[in-house]
Order: sequence, then structure tokens, then C-alpha cells
Amino acid sequence: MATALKRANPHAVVVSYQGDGDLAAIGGNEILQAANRGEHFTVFFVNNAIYGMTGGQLAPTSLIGMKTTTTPYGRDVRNEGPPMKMAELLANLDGPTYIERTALWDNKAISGTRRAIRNALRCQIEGRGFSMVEILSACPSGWKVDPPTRPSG
Ligand SMILES: Cc1ncc(C[n+]2csc(CCOP(=O)(O)OP(=O)(O)O)c2C)c(N)n1
Repeated sequence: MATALKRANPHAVVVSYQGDGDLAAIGGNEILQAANRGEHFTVFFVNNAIYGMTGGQLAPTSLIGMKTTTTPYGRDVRNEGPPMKMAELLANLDGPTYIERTALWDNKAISGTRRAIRNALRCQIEGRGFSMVEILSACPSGWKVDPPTRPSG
């Protein structure tokens, strides 16, 4: 969709906002191919390590040992494999020109995320190619934890 929008409207600033279930699993091939082609749009990859909207199933980025509705005993590398590192994976392709992973745990991290988003959008506006910011974020309801605590496992 983003590829078509950008190609049909080359002067528009096109952004896709994707979760980890979407980007790393359901739309995994699409993001890989779009990044490899160096499509001129920007991805905000909001990685909360879980399928939030559909009730907390395991995502490719769920942490080792993390309890989800589909891994009630925790993610086991022997069953589910290790978490997928999407930023590293896409950064290995030739198409992308800007890929950064950021977090939101304090004001400094939030400022860093803001800077990364500006850099990624600038990359697109200057026509330099595919850009993505992976933003590590929380999902206390899906993780079944209070906001100050860590995910189970
Ligand atoms: C092609 C497709 N398959 C399945 C769904 C159903 N679905 C909607 S949201 C969702 C979970 C998405 O999880 P994630 O991308 O991690 O986003 P979050 O809800 O955690 O922000 C799924 C499976 C869908 N919308 N489209």
C-alpha cells in the first residue's frame, strides 16, 4: 500500500505505522521486499513484543521466556525460535538508507526517538530511500504486568 501511494504521489510524505505482529509476521515478506527495493517511504515500527490488538499472542519479537496467550509457559527457543531482530535484518539489505532502533523508557530515550523520527522523515523528503525507526514500546495489558514492572520471564 505504501509503495503504491508513494509511487503514485512521489511528492507526498508517506508513512506506515506497523506493529511487530504486522511487520515481522503477517506483513513480513512485504516489508522485506519494500525495504530491499529501497522504496521511498518511512516505517514507524512500534515493537511492543506482542500481538496487542487481538489479545496478546506471541509475536516474532516476543522475548525469550515471555508468557503470552499462545506461549503460557513462556517463549521457548526450541519451540518458537529466538526473537527476530527486524532492524538488523533489514539493515543488511542494500535498499534502506536509514534504520534505527529506539525506546521510550525515559525522557532521554523519548528525545532520541523524536530525533530518529525526524532523521527518517528527512531521509524520505530528500529522496534518499527507505527509512525505518523501530520503537521499543510497552503493552502492560498484553504483558499482564503493572506499568512499572518488567514483562514476565
Ligand atoms: C492480514 C491480516 N491478518 C490478520 C489480521 C488481524 N489482526 C488485526 S490486529 C492484529 C495483531 C497485530 O499485532 P501487532 O502488529 O503487534 O500490533 P499491536 O496490536 O500489538 O499494536 C491482527 C492479527 C489483520 N488485520 N490482517
